Amino acid sequence: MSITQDQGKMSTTAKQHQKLPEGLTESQLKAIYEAMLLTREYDDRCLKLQRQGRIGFYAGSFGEEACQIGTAFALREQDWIFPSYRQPGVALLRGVPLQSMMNNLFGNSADVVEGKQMPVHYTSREHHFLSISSVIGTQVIQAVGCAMAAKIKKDEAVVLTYFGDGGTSSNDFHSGMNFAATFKAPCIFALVNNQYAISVPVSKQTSVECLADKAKAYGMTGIQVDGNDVLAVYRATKEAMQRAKVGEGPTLLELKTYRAGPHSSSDDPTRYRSKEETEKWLKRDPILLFQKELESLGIWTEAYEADVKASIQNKISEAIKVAESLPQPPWESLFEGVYSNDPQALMAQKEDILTHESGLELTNEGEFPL
Ligand SMILES: Cc1ncc(C[n+]2csc(CCOP(=O)(O)OP(=O)(O)O)c2C)c(N)n1
Repeated sequence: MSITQDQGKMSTTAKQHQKLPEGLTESQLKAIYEAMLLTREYDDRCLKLQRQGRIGFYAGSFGEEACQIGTAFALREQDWIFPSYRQPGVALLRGVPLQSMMNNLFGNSADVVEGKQMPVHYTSREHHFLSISSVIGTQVIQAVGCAMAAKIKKDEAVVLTYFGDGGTSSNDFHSGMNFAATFKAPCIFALVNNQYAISVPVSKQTSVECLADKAKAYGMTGIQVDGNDVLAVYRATKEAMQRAKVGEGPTLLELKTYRAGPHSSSDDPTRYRSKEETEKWLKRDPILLFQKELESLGIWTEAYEADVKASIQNKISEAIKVAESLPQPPWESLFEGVYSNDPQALMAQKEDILTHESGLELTNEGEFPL
């Protein structure tokens, strides 16, 4: 992993002898801030790529940077992540290369799954970042299974899974929570309550006031945290990690936040919520809140932020340039890497294409001109 391993030293800019929050060093606090900025810039550029017609789809995490970085920063290399589609910052913090993520968005020949997944569906075995499933809630039971395996094998890994407020209405949420609590699986359920499931507000999702209360019914600890306060999220995750490590089992962490952008590039939130509501939440932008905290500690300056942003933008531009210049995967790869024994019907389709004069041409839009 890249950022969390950085122990850092006090710089001359931080007020001397000042006790820094959560026992973090100045360089760790900066790493958290920089990871949040990277997430924001990444989301911004990728949504623009979709608007320019250069990629087919994007789902951003605007406003949810503290939920991502606060949780992921508390994890260790051996821990496992079962994400939803809204955690690009977690993948980046784990050390998944920016280039690899961009290759997924373009579905090019260097993409680890050769364009077989939708954009935004990253995966990296090496970084213990599980393949993203679009199907709401499935990652919850998978995470519990992984946590149980770790417990049985005594390998001391903790498993963290992310899902949304909409995800709490899925059967898998119930099954996963019940099983994990009963068998004390070392698992953390990071429920990102961004208040919407596409256009459905949380008030129409459940009749409980506080989603963390659902934990009581399963006999596990449930905590509601300000999901826009990155250090509060970090602290709560550390505590949940501790419970998991000493055999006290799972924790439900409700990270209360707001999805500040559209659900995805296919969504227009102005059709179901007011500008005033969004503006109210933007005043509590998690990056701005943390920036003010760092400024009061003498760590943040305008020049520092400008430097970090310039470097991030250069890296993203470079990754886009490379991803866009790479060829598409060969069409034959459509038939490879999924089945260990190829089904007959699939092979018949491949034969059909081979006998077709021009083979199969893939377009940039991912449509098949057949
Ligand atoms: C089982 C299932 N039902 C419906 C959908 C369509 N769908 C995609 S995203 C989404 C909303 C999920 O909302 P939430 O769990 O709150 O997560 P968020 O998108 O807010 O991060 C829905 C209903 C799906 N992907 N899977």
